[in-house]
Parts: sequence; structure tokens; C-alpha cells
Amino acid sequence: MRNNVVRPFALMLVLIGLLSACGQSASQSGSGQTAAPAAPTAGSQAGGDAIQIGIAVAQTSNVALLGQDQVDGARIAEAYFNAKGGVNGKPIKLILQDTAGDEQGAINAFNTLINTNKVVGIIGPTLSQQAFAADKIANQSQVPVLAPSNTAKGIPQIGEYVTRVSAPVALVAPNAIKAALGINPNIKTVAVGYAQDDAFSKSETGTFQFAVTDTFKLNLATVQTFSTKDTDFTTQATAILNAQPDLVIVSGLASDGGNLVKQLRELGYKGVIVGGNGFNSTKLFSVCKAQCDSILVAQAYSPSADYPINKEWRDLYKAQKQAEPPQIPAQMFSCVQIMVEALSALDKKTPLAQLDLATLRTQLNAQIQAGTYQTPLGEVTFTKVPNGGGEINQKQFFVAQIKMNADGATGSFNLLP
Ligand code: 1QQ
Repeated sequence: MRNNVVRPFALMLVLIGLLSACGQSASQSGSGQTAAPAAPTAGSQAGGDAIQIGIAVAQTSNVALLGQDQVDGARIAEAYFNAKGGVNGKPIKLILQDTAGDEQGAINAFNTLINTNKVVGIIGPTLSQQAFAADKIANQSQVPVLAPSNTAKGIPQIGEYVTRVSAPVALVAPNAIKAALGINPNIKTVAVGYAQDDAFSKSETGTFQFAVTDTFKLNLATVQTFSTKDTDFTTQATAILNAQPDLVIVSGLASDGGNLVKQLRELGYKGVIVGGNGFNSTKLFSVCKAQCDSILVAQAYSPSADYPINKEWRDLYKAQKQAEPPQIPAQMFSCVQIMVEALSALDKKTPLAQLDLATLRTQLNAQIQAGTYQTPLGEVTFTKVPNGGGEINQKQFFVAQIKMNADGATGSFNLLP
């Protein structure tokens, strides 16, 4: 068993911990005075002051529209949980590494967090496309990953150290089509567009297309593809208009998807539009502006859900942003909560300072997947997938309709009853 291999180190590390408590610092790389270059303990992270948790999201690139929402959620969570006493009295410190928008950026951020920052676990990356590349690295290094916004099919199957906190597209997306039919029961013809260079968009469009043809028995008139890097959608918008759809469904990220909607409306499309999970950000409003109005988006979060911690989170977010919290920052807040609560539970079994980092990471992973968490998303538990990690169990999903304000720049996600 892996745990037994590292156990002999634990005793030695307790001694090092005692030494450092006597005023001698146990640095991450091991000081020249210690007999052996020991693996760092949780207690030696950040000089023993705080427990370091990695946040690897897109702070730059076109994906930063979504990643910035995650930074907001993470910062609020860090202050909130530290004010509540952190991990049994010990504060947490979030270490942010920018992944930018691609796979290599995510791999680099994960490697830095694992090997340089020596975090106990990682929350990230922003995209499924990045997760399929970077989560493998964490899995090989036996570092727990919480997937805050990775909704494509197959994420928990990457490996046992991957736990998904973001409900998969297969469960969430079809709710938006149902809502569209509620608004216009005469919908017969559907056009679909998706980003063909993005794993989430491909996975989500598969779910949408199946729901259109098989679940709701509608006519799928055209399927248009684009890239997440595109800005000109004349070709796709023209083809969609020519198909004369009553409903258009877009699976893309906030910047490309938002631009497709904008250009579609500018060319004269008047019917219902459904956007996928890439639209679940108020940052979308700066892309399609007034033309974002009335888009339907299914979500795994409701700001008005009646859970005690959701009320606190919502108030904190509103005080900072003067807006209701969208889904993506709420999922990030929930990830930080799950890390903190799992660390606290583990610390009660064995004080974290007595565990070497490798053991701590392994035990933290098991603790994360075994727990039940009352989050802003509702009660969250995980099901272990065969040969993989943890898949989220979440009870409630919602559909919102975007309402843009008269200024054409600000707006809100209004939940449908
Ligand atoms: C994924 C997604 C993105 C839209 C999250 C920002 O759901 O990549 O899986």
C-alpha cells in the first residue's frame, strides 16, 4: 500500500516539526542542518503559517472571461473560510497560477503548484480541454484535483485524484431545451453551432443534439462549427439563418459564443437562443451586449437557493460586485469549501503537521471523495467512478434567462420558475 511506503518518513517529520517548533525553520527544500533532505510536511508549507491550496485558472487569454469569475469566487472563499478559523485554526493560503487558455499553460501551472509551491491540492483548470491534459499530471503525482468548471464527459475518469464539483453537461444542458419549448411550444426546427476545438463544447453539443433529435423529436436543420479563437461568424450566422430555425443552440466559450449570438441577431435572427455552460458568466454581457438579451442558459446553481451558506456567499458576492453571483464563481467557492472541510476532517483524525506531503495529499484525496458538503450548490457528495476519481452528486438544476439592462452593458441571469 502506498501509505505504508511513506510511513517511516512520518516519524522523522514529526521530529523535524518539533525542531521547527523550537524556532528552527523547516524550509520546503530542507535546511542544510537537517540530516536528510526531508519531504516537506503540511506544517512546513509557507513556513508553517498557512495551508497552501493551488488555484490554476485562466487569468489571461480569451478564456480569462471565465477564469476571472473563478478568481473572484476563490478570493471571497479564502477570506470567508479564514474568518471562520480556516482548517481547525490554521489559515489557508490560495496560491494562484495562471493557466492562460490552452493545455500547455495548464500543464505548466499544475507543475509549478505541485513541485515548486508544494500545494496540498489543486482547484482547476478552467476548461475541460485543459483538464484532459493537466489533470493527468496531478494524477501521476498523486495530488488531489477539484474540477471547478470541467463539464465534459470523461473528466472523473482521468484518474483517481480527479474529483468533479461541476455537474456534467449531460445532466444540465437538456434543461435549457425544455425551457425553450416552454417559452415557444411551436419550436420545430433547430440549428446548432459549436466550437470544434474545445472538448467541453464538443461534449455539450453531443448532449444537445441528442436531446433535439431523440428526446424532443425536433428537426435538426444545420450544425455549424467554429473555433474558440474566431471573431467573425458571418459564414455560420448566414448558414443558420438560411435554415430558418425556431431555436438556435450554441456550445462555445463566452467570447466566441457571445460573438456568434451578436452577429446572428445583427443579421436578423429573432427566434429563441440557448447557450451552453460557456455562457454562464456575466462577462458574456461585454461580448454580445444588448444582443445577449433573452438567451436561455441551464445552470447548476441558483443565487436564491435556500441554503444557509448560499445566503452568506451571495451577500459577500453582492457586496463586492453589486450583482447576483453566477454559477462559475459559486462552483469555485464550493471547491474551496470542500478542500477546507476535507482538510479539517483529516486534521482531526491525524494532525496535518504530522503527515509528510505525499501522505497528506493521498489521504486528502480519499477524505474529499468520502465527504458530504453543504455548499452554495446544495448538498454535494461524490460517487467513485470505476478506475477513476469522484463524480459529483448534486440534486438541483436551474434555467436562467438573460435580461440586459437599458444601458446594453449590464444585465442579469433571471431564473425561470
Ligand atoms: C468546460 C466548461 C467551460 C465552459 C467552463 C468555463 O464547462 O470546459 O468544461
